Amino acid sequence: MKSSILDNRPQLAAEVNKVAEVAGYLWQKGWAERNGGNITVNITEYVDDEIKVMPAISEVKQIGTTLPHLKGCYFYCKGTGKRMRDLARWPMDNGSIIRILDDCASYVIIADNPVQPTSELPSHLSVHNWLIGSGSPYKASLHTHPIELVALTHSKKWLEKDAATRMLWSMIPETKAFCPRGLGIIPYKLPSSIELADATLAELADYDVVMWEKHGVFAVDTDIMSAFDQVDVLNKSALIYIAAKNMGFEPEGMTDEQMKEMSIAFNLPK
Ligand code: 2HA
Ligand code: ZN
Repeated sequence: MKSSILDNRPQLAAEVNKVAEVAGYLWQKGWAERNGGNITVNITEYVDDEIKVMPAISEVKQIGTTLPHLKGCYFYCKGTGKRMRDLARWPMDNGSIIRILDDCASYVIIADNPVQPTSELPSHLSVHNWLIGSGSPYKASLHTHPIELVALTHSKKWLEKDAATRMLWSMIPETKAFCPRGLGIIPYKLPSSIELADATLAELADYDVVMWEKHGVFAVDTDIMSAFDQVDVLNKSALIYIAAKNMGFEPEGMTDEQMKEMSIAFNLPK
């Protein structure tokens, strides 16, 4: 079998295998049609001396922006145009590992194949740059199209600040416990645009999961499984809301008292 950067590197392999597992969930949930969604993971902590001297297998490519905190960092990135359902089985054929060069403005692919990273690389890397700069332990970012959460954004009612957050938290106690910063909302902007990237960065100061109106979510967490979990619990709440509406009534939701009790019991920020 062809050798891989993951051979004899169990920690690095575990991180990439988590990405593959999550990619499978995204497909199964119907959140990743065609090439929908992106994943990037900062894997610098698993990089050894041998990886540091691995030759580039691509030309030097420009990021399109300068990101000073990313000097010498390494990322696993889903490939542009690749399918999550393929990545689930073959993560190193549908994604690649890149090294950020010393100018902090360009990168090379180092393994396993010259798979061009996601079209959203500038925005993903801007987020990682900001996470490092703000001392965050978060290493993974996820963009996906969760059906019911996206559907909510087709109504003005749920685009008001924290309206969706309050409703989603009130559907089942776990949602507030496991997505304690709620769901940030970003008004519609062109996919892949600088405006969308800038708005995402601003909103991540207050939320771990942000919604791009009529498009999808962007989530960050310590690893890709945890980022997925936050989106999953929010979408579960949206499903409970819809189930109640389908039964012909507006769900009551937990009371403010019950929500406050949860915040105290779980020591939650909001
Ligand atoms: O990469 O979902 O918004 C595919 C997307 C971009
Ligand atoms: Zn998208």
